[in-house]
Amino acid sequence: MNNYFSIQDIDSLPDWVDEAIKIKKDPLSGKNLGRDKTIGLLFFNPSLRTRLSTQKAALNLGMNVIVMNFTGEGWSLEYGDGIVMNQGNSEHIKEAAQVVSQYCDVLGIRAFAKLENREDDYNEKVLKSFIKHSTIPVINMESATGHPLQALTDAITITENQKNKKPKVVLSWAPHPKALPQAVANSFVEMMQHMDANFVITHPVGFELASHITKQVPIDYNQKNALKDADFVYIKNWSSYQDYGKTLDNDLSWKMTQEKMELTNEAKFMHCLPVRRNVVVDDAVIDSKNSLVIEQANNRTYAAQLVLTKILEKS
Ligand code: SN0
Repeated sequence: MNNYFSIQDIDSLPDWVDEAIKIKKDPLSGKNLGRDKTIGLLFFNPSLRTRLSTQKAALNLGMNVIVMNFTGEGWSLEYGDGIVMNQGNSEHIKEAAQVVSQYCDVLGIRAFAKLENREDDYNEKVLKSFIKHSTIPVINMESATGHPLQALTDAITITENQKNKKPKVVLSWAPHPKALPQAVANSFVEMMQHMDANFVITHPVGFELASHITKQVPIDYNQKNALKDADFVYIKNWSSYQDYGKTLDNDLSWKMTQEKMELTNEAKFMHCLPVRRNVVVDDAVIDSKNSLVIEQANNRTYAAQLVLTKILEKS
C-alpha cells in the first residue's frame, strides 16, 4: 500500500480487522519493522487521540517520530498552480512536500474541512496536494471529507464487541454548539457498507450526507424508530452538506439519553471523541457499562499500527 487516503485503500477488511486484533495481542511483534525509519506527523488542526495513538503505533514498530503543528508554526502554504505569491501565503506545497519527504519515510497529515466552500473541501486540496508532491507514503489523519483511521478503529471495535453475526448499527446525528465536518460520519458510513451489518442512518431533515457516500443506506428521520433493536449506536454531529457547513436549527432533542438507549437491544454506545457531554450525549450513557468510547480510543493505536505495518512491509 502506498498511501492510506481513504477506506478504499483497504484491500480486504476482514483480513485487516483480524491482523489489527493480532497486533493488539502482541503490539511489539513488529518492533524491528520500522527501525531507522522516521514518520513525520503534520497537524493543521488540534488532536489528542490521533496524535498520540499514531506516535505510539510508530514507536511500537521501532520508528522515530517527528511532529509539527503547522498552524501558527509552519509557513502558510500556497496550493494553487502558477500563482503569483504576492499575498499572505509564504511557501508552495511543491517545495514543502518535497522537503518533508527528504526528512521522513512516511508522512501523516491532518487537515480538517474549512466548511467554507464545499467544492474546495470535497476536492481534498490539502491531502491530495501532499500526496501529489510528496515522494513518500501519506496517511490521512482526518482530511476534509474522511477519517479512515477512525473508521478502521470502529470496524475493529464493532467486530470485537458484536454478539450476533449481523448486528444492527445506527449512526445518529447529535446536536453540537459548533459546525463540525462530515469526515467522521462519511468514513463510518463507507466502512459500514463493507461490513456485514444492518446499517441505518438517522438525522433531522437537512443533514443528509453526500449521496455519493450514503448510496443505498437507509435513512430514517425518526431517531427513536431507527434506534429500535440497535446493537451499536454511533453518535456524531456533522454540519449540513446541502447548506454547506451550516448547523441549521441544531435540534437539542437529538441528544442521546438513557431513555433512548432503552429502545435498543442493550446497544453499545460509540463516539470517536472528543465529545461534548450533556449536549451530544448524557453522562448516564457515556459513563454506562455499554459505552465503548475508551476502548475505541485504545483501538486507534492498533488501527494506525496496522496501516503503518502495511506501508513499511511494502517499502
Ligand atoms: C472533529 C470532527 O471532525 O468532528 C474531530 C473528531 C475526531 N471534532 C471536533 O472538531 C470537535 C470540536 C469541539 O469543539 O467539540
